[in-house]
Amino acid sequence: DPYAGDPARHPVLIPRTQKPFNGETPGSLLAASPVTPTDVFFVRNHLPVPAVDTEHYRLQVTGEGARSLELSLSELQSRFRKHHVTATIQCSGNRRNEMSQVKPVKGLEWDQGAIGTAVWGGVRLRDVLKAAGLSEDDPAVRHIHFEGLDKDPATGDVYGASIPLSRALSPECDVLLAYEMNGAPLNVDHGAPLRVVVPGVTGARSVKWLGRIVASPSESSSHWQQRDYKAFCPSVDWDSVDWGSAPAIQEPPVTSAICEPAPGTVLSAADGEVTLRGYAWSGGGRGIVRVDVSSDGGKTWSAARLLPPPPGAPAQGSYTGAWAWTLWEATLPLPAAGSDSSVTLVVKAVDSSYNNQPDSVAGIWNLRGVVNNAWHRVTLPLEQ
Ligand code: MTE
Ligand code: MO
Repeated sequence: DPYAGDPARHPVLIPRTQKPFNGETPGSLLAASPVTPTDVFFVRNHLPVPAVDTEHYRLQVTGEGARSLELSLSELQSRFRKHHVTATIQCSGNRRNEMSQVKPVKGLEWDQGAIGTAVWGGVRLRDVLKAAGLSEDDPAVRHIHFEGLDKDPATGDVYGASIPLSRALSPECDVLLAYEMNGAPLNVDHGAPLRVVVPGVTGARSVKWLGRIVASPSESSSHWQQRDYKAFCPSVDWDSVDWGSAPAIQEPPVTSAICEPAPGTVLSAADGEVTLRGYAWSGGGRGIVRVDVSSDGGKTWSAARLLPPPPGAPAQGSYTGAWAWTLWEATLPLPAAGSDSSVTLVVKAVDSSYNNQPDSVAGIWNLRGVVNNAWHRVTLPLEQ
């Protein structure tokens, strides 16, 4: 069993698959703290967790225009300055279960919990690339590839992804080679001893168990860069899909979700009101300027109260560098007693580019069920 060496997981994670392990964080725990505790942070693994011995671990840096480097973890830590970045990581498939209600999709049936925020500690990718002699003005280098140490037991392929060189070298983009998560060494499921954290970019590019960095004129040829994590027109199906026709997802669109009350909660008309809690987040470092909530299915709206940003994150609504989510809360009226038997709560957020979320899932449905950022609705029974 190639999964026999996988670590134990916190029982509160909601498993979507066991081999490979994929588990999401319950909504109540997402809404409970601006920084998600490490042991309940969602896990998204495509392959068996690799056995990596930190003592003998070496990061390789190579490729076009690079002087090849081989760095142990302690060399990385002593040769480069340590940085901290507070960043949210979200899987492109977050909230996929709403897409499959429209029409079946292929993928894990994530609810809204394939997202989390952590304080990542490590060295800047930029500093390591500079040490390998890479520069912005080498026309032969356009992309930086990341290769994981996790292998497909059937094909031997490793997990891989890439980001554009401009992002990799930008001091503003804060791309990190992280060896710490929330002040402790990375744990096994989150990529020990070293992972990439690409703030403001979809989770798939934040490669865990990082083995090799390769500078290249082209994007990674990995399955996950080329034939997954792309979205198409709702009419495109598995027979007609042309993977080459769409770019790989990098910066995701603005999104938000209601974490509380949880699905299944029975509301009581006698309470007269309901308190909602949740998150909002956008890609590319665009902050959240507003979160709108409704307790009548979206007929009328109120602005939610935005909670203070997590430690290390810029003020709400920042135009750049807002890598972390915004938690919010709101108390809304319930319909007058005797009128309705259910209530539909809705949230939608606005980011600092004034991007809004689409109101329905159907218009953004895609065969792989990615980047669902439609208004998030939770319909709950109302007891009279
Ligand atoms: N890196 C490796 N080596 N293998 C993987 O399967 N999954 C990616 C990314 N990095 C993956 C990986 C995906 S799709 C996501 S969403 C994030 O890791 C999830 O990070 P987490 O498991 O720390 O939450
Ligand atoms: Mo993902």
